[in-house]
Amino acid sequence: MAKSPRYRFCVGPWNFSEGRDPYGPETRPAQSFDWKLAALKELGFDGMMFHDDDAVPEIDSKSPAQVLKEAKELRKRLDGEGIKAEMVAPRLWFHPNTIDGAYTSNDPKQRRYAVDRSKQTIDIARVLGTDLVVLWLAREGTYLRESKDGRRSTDLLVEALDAMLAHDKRIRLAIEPKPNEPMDHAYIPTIGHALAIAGLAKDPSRVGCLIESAHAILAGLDPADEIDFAMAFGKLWSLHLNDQNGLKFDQDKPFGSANLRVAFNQVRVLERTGYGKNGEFVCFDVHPFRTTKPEHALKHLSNSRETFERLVEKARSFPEKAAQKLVADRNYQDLDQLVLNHLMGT
Ligand code: XUL
Ligand code: MN
Repeated sequence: MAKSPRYRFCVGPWNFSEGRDPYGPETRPAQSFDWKLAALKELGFDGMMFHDDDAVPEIDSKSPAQVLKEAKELRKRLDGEGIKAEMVAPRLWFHPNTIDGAYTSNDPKQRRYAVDRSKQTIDIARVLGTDLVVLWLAREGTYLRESKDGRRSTDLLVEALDAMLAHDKRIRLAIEPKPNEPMDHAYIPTIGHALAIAGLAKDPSRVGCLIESAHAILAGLDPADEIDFAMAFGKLWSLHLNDQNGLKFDQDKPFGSANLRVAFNQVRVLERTGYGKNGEFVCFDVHPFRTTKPEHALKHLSNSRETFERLVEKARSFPEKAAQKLVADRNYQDLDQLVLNHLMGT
């Protein structure tokens, strides 16, 4: 396989998923955390991303002291294996308190739960040695427009960001936008929204974003353009590469699986803009197909990485001069074919 030494790769425990979907149960056995860590090492990945309850299972039933104790044990375990915790994210979409949203719930008690849990996530991140907290705002949105006031929800989101920033002066918040699922309409559907709300926070320099390919595609946007836009602000702090076949449920397909050219263009802008040079990771937020047999349960990860590495080679060997000549001549017809021929290897 081609080597791209500039990049560091990472994945989360949820990416070793078992095949459950809304219409049927698991198709593969659940694996322990130790098994997942060993698999990650075997794959040659460098980091692991965590939800707060990936780091400390059953977090809501444990005292703050117990949570920190378990986080410290995890840190030791990760250090021993030479694996970096890339980020920690509060899982604000499982608990009964977050049924009507978390930071934008209509119930003030539940909003408080969401902010307190997020502060605890920050404490866990500190123990795990990362300054990056990811916010996928899963239930911040509506099923029906009349149930919430969008202007008020924006203010509540800013309040929550400010409370997190004040809790720890070193932490950075990366908002991971997604336009829908589980909500009909999410409040922060795109990178433009994420960066705009960052500007309303008390310390905008510590609020950035994370782009997931599938989420951009679900918003009808080109992930490569989203990456370029975020990089123009110096705010792309993490990346979830995967793929998505149009406007369907969130598919989390292997990188490049649905549209190799869209994947190529993402890699091309990462190369052009120097993503990773400040230590940012390339994460694959991919899931195995439900049909995957247990003995093939890591292939979505190794395949995504292989595709990424090969596309890095394609980006580095792209006939830039010939392309620029065609651009100057406004000959986009042949530019189109140049790209296709390059991808097809002719
Ligand atoms: C959901 C999603 C999450 C986040 C982390 O679509 O991508 O797994 O990446 O909370
Ligand atoms: Mn993601």
